[in-house]
Amino acid sequence: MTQSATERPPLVAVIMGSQSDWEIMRHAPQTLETLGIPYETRIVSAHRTPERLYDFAKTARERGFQVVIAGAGGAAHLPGMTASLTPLPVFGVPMESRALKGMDSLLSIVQMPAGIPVGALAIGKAGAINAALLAAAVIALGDPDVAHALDDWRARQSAAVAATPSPLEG
Ligand code: RP5
Repeated sequence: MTQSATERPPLVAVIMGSQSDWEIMRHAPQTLETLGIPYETRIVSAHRTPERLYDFAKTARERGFQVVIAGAGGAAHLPGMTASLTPLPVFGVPMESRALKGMDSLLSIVQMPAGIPVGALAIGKAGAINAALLAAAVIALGDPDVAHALDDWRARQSAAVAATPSPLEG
């Protein structure tokens, strides 16, 4: 488990099914760090560590988390199972699996039956970054500092887009 550098208690839990998800999922905590949002990261597998999942999800709200970001690949039960055990908003990030290029992960995460919602993001890095930005947007509703940080982030992103294409870049 890693925690953001800030002293404040973590508001976002970034969980993932395996160490092998970290290369992509690290973009979520990286984005939260940029926005000054305290987070915690953990490996929690719905299949391999079901008791860890249960303990984590059942205590997530009382521990002060406001949002859970869950990355998983293949038969990606982690976001859905987490959402079944906590009332917190859960954003699922499908990993790009080797066998099916992440289509399995995407469909497992997105196709929740009515009653237990999971916010499904894009496959891979874009999904990890956008999950963090969505988490920030949720937290920003009640936190003016995060709202300002998110506004600044979006303004910087817009300012970084050139008006015309450079013929020198691919
Ligand atoms: C899922 O199985 C994980 O989220 C990961 O994406 C996938 C493969 O895990 P490893 O076999 O690489 O540990 O539970």
